[in-house]
Amino acid sequence: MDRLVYVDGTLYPKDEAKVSVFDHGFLYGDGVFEGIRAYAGRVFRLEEHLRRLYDSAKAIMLQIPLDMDAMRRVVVETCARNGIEDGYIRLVVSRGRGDLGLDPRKCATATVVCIADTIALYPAELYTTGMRVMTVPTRRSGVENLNPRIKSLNYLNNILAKIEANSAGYAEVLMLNDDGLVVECTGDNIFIVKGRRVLTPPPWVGILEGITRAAVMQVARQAGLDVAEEVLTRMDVWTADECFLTGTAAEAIPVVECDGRAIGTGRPGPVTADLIERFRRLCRSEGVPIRPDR
Ligand code: PXG
Repeated sequence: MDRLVYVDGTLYPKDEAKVSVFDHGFLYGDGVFEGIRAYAGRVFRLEEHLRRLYDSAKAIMLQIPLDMDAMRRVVVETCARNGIEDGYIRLVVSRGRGDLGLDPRKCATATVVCIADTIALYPAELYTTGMRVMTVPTRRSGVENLNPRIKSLNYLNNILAKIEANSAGYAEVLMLNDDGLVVECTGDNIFIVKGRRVLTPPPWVGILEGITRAAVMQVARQAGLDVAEEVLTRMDVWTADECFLTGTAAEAIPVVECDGRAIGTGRPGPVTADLIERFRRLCRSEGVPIRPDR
C-alpha cells in the first residue's frame, strides 16, 4: 500500500509529499519533531508526545498553526488512512517557508508534516544478549546552549556522536555533558540498576525527557523498585549491577558492557528483563485508538 503523508492539511501519496527548499527546517534545522509509536491499533502516550511537541515549539517561539486537539486528529487520521496497527509516526513542525537569512520572522506560517509508517525493529537477539556501549568524545550540548529537552530538528550534536559510534563499531553510544556527567545516548535515555534502586540522570544535567523513560519509571515503581533521578558518572555505570536504555525506537534494551567493562555479570539482568516485560505489557494495554471501533 502506498503511504499517505500529511502536509499542511492534505494527505499526499508518499512520492508527492514535499516541502519547499526555502523551508527553514531544511535551510537551518529550525523546527521541532516527535517520534511516536502505535501498538495494536493504539497510539502510545499521544498526549505526552503532543505536550512535548508544543513545549519544544514554545521554547523556540514557533507558533504551531493547529491547536492540540486538531494535531491529535491529524496523527490519528494519518494512522487510520495508512491502516497502521503497529507503526511509527513522525510528526514534524518546521518554521516554514521564508527568505534566505536565519531570522525566523521571515517565515509566515509553520509547516506541519505527519508520516505514519511501519518501523524496523532492532534485531531480537540484542534484547536477549544485550548491547555494548562506549562513551564518545562529543559532549551533549548544555542546557544553556541548545537545551536537550527541546526535541528540535537540529540533531547534529547526536549525529556527530553517532558517527563516532559507527567508526568504533557500536550500535549506540553514551554521551556526557560538559561536566563529564552521564546524560543520555544519541537517541535513548539511560538507566542503571543498583540493588533494588533504579537510577537515571535528572533533566537538569541535559537530557531529552523521554516518554519511554517516564513509562519505564512508572512500571518500575509499580514493581516496587526504588526509582530516582540521580547524577551519574561513568564510574556508576561501570559498577552498576544492570544497565538498560529506553527510547521510542529501541523501547527498553539491556546494556551489558560500557567502555570495555562488563556491567554486572556481563549478561542482561533480571530487573531489566522484568521491566522490559512490564513495559511491553503497558504498551499493549493503553493508548489512543486509531479506529473508533477499537
Ligand atoms: N534522547 C534522545 C536524544 C532522543 O532523541 C530519546 C532520548 C528517547 O525519548 P523517547 O520519548 O522516544 O522515549 C530520544 C528519542 C530515530 C528516533 O528515528 C529517535 C528517537 C525517537 C524515535 C526515533 O532515531 N529519539
